[in-house]
Amino acid sequence: MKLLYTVLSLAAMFLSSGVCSLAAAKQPNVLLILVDDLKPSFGAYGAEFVHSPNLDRLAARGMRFEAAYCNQAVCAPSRNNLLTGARSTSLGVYSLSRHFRKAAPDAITLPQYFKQHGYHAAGVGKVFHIGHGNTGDPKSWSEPFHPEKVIDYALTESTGGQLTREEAYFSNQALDRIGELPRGAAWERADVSDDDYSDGRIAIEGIERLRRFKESDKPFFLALGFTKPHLPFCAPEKYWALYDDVDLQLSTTHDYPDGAPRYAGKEKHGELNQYKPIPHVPPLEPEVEKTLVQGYYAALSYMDAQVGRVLDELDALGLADDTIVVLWGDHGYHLGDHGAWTKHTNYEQANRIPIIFAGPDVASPGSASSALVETVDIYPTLAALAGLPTPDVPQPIDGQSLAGVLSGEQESVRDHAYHAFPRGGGRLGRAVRTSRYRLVEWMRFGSDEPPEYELYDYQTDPLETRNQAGDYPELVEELRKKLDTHPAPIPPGGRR
Ligand SMILES: [Ca+2]
Repeated sequence: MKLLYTVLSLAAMFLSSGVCSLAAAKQPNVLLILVDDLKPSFGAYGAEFVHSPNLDRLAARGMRFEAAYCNQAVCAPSRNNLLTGARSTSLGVYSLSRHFRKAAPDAITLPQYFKQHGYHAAGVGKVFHIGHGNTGDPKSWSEPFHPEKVIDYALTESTGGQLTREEAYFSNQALDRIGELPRGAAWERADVSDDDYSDGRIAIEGIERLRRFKESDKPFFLALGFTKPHLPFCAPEKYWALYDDVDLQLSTTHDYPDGAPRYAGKEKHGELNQYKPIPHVPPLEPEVEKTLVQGYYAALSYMDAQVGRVLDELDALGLADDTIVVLWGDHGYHLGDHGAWTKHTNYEQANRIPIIFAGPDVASPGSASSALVETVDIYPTLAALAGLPTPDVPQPIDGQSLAGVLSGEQESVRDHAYHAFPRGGGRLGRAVRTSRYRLVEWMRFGSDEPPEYELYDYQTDPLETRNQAGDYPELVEELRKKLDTHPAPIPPGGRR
């Protein structure tokens, strides 16, 4: 009898362990939320005046990275970095107009890698950069990619049959001819519904996919690319009204750092001046600056509400505990600091980004990490969290897995973040950002010019008012050696 009992017990244990291992074998889903031009300036990152309840509740059940940096501060290359795991300096693609597959035809993208390992991979909105056709890289997905449709209400200015910048943006066309597009308004405060703008419709498409994928046996990888707070700052009236009584602070710095090379800064109104009523030459009227700042945060709050609709559905479907959610901003944003607007520099405001991981692998919900992390870390991290093999793919994977940081076993993965930005004439500025300093080395390929350096100390000069490279040659040399730990960069314009 005792033997029978033991056999039955063992059988029960075997069966239950079998059930457990089957349950454990169901891999987690992935919801990757890409947000266009989102700087880490919202509630969870300490900007209490910003109305961002949904990003904040995601942070409350995840880990936010306080020292996260993009690898290049502009949309298309940064998205290449995320989706290939390779930095621009390794891909040699620094521009909007060059498709990453021209440089790396056989690259296995992040969604493609998940697809190869049994996931259903789907994408909606601005994931890869729009303007590369409406397909969003067919190899990456298990079902046709869904770009968002043209803005479909009547307030947009008509230009006699030629697309405005806004229409091109929302219809995913012609951005490779960005300089030729007619100007449109830089902001719009209209009493319209959330779904009149594209992010509302991206949320609807995302919700439809969550409902459909829940019924499948396969785990899913869903990438949702929200388009705000990218210019133009179009948001329904109610999100503008959130800031009518807020004393929005304008930047106190109006120029690039003393002693910085002239070419290190961008044309101060570049990109912004492609919109009305922005003049090509600084300064902006303070009232215009204030409206732009309000518009940025109105657009951010509008996007936050659309992300909230998707998170609500994730909860309602009972998927939240089985889904890794990543929130990522493609680069930071100059909101008038240094007198500059938008991105395209190696300075702090253009390069620091929000990264939040939430889901079953985050040991301490609501925590913050000061680890120096980069966009390219997301690819190997998601692979590790999903239990996939360490990616061995044709392109270089420049990132490190953050799984140990998320589990609390590791405090950091590197001693500096690495990013770059090109300038005309074959110049490339490569930067190392440690917890205290940033060193930028400017090289001009194909010339004998000696490199020029920028050094900033964020402990004593957090607003980057003065290039201190000339004062501290030994520190420059110490930081410069960190650049040598990286492969030689592919020059802008391709391999030479
Ligand atoms: Ca962007």
